[in-house]
Amino acid sequence: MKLTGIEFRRVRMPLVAPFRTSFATETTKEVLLLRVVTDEGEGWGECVAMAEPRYSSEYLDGCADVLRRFFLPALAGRDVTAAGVAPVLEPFRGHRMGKAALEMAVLDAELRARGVSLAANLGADRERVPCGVSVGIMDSIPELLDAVDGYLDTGYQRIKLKIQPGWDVEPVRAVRERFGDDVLLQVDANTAYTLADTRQLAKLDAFGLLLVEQPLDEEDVLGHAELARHLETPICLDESITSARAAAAAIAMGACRIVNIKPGRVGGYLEAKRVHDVCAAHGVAVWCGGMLETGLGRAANLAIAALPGCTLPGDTSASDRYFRTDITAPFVLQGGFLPVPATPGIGVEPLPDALAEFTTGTEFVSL
Ligand code: OSB
Ligand code: MG
Repeated sequence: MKLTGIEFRRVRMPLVAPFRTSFATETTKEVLLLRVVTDEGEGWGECVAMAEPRYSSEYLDGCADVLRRFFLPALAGRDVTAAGVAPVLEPFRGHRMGKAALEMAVLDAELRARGVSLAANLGADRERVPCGVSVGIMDSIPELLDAVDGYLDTGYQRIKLKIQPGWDVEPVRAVRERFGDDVLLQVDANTAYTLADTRQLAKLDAFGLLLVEQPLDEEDVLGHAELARHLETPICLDESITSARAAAAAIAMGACRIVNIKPGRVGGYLEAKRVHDVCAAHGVAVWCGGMLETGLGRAANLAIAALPGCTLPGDTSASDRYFRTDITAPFVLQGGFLPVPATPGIGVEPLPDALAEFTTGTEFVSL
């Protein structure tokens, strides 16, 4: 397949409610979309980097720059396959979210041309997946309980509470007291703690949580192994898992019993599948995380969520959990499940009107 051009499209979508984590409060979702044009058809990619480098070192303008300056020239004029994108970009360090967006677009184009769905291509074995929801930090416990109540009413099968020092044991206790012990419940600290907080984190053991996600710094994998010796609650890593190799090392160190897979964070859907495979080989449960994606990224994430090793509900929530209007046909929760797209490529396309409504800028680069 020959790439003949690529469109960079910046999109800004209001979130239905502010989303507060230990690292930022988001009120709008800023997105970089890529549309690759090839001699065999087009494909869409979504870059999951945020506008500011707070979750990870990548950020949207940086991704656009590295794509324009280094990644596109490296691919221009070559015969490319999706599997060939990562090897061609391998000499450039890091920038995994930028690489993932480009690989996703090429993969979408290639699978569309071949008439194969991403889910089938990756080896997914389910037509629908159970969904969880990530609930931000709130100003008060009553406000949190109202939000959780709404999500449980809607049918979400698992609740994830964002935590940080000062907002951890009490919100978890309140949710357990109000909704009972049967609710699948987990927490995500986004690196907000240190080993000095071990006693505080151990208090969470009383609440039967599925897992505690990324309590310590991204680079402190050994610290997570130490922390794991003092917690009954399984540790799940998110930020620290940047590749299948990083996953294998974290597992060998005893740093995690569960892994959150985010394709953008590991450099693409093909590496995400390898993270899944490494974890499955070690009996480590995985689930598909999210980055507040539009319907494009969500469609592709559902293919990951449908892999056999994804034994826990993911952060693959319905469109209306994020946006009043999505840029694709909306994903609608059906009895706590979302359908896994089964048509060629990622299985969805932007709706022209919605896309136009939220677009703040486009640039076309001919190759
Ligand atoms: O840590 O999982 C995270 C959103 C943005 C950045 C990081 C994270 C999240 C979420 C929401 O928790 C996941 C989603 O619903 O897309
Ligand atoms: Mg997380």
